[in-house]
Amino acid sequence: TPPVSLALQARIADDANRPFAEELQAALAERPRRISPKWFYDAKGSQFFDRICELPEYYPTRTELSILRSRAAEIAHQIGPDAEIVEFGAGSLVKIRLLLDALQSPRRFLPIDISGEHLRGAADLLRNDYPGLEVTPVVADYTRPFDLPARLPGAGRRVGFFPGSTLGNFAPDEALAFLRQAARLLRGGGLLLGVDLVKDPQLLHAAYNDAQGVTAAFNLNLLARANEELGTDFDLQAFSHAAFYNAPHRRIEMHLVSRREQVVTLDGRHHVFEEGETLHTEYSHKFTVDGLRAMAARAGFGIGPVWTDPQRLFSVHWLPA
Ligand code: AVJ
Repeated sequence: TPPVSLALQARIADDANRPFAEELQAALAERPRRISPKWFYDAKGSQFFDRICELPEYYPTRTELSILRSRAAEIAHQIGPDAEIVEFGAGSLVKIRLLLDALQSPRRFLPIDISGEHLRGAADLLRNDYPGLEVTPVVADYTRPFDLPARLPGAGRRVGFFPGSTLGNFAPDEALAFLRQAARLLRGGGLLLGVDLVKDPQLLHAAYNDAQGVTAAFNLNLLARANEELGTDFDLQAFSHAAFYNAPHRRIEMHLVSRREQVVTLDGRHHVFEEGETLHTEYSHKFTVDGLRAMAARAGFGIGPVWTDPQRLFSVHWLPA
């Protein structure tokens, strides 16, 4: 193997990379192999995701935007004046603008995202467009326990915003745990939650197997990122993207499939992939309105109004905390 460059050694030693290295090491050692989709979102991965949102086959983003746009006044009425909005997995901060335009004197916006560079860039753009708004980006992994800055004096209710059906990325027990933590954090306020609905499997399949191959590139970027940041030697040509609908579990599953037998090394440990062996990278659960409400109730939320598009592709829920 070629000598590892000093720059790369420095990056491998970089403390910021340890959680990724540790989780990947654990993922490669377990069977079946599974890693959290949160590792998709380095700066490049966040850009790939933004391109996915524009794809003709990927209906969730534009459908949720249309719901938020047409129901903004009703949603703002539920949230109330002077609110502090906390967004989980804030990404490029496009959807929040529809809410901000409709809300009465929002007091502060706290976007949380694991992708620090991407978040700070998006927060700067938002500040430019909303000069009166206090924007406090929080770089954190919201799948783990974390703290928020104290409420501002005179602020109204604290309200969570969790759009994009990102809730569907969790396993069911993790989703429940996340909602429990959110209910505690937002007590007295509420959560505005967007989730994708169960539908024709062919539509789902197309959304995660787009003709341009952007979703495949997004999936494979996880391995490219590992090679760059952790010095692994994944042969990107020897893995393919696989996404399919698992009907009994009501979820899309994304995997990276090894096209041949190969050995991958991370921090001196060797991992054999047999031909056809996979690394599972993402769940994307689909919900029914009633199923989602039952889970929210178990997590300690009340039940508020739900808004959907005419085709019932997607749903946005107001859940009082
Ligand atoms: C925004 C994370 C929910 O699962 O649909 C898009 C991510 N993965 N295409 C989703 C994603 C593949 C997306 N989430």
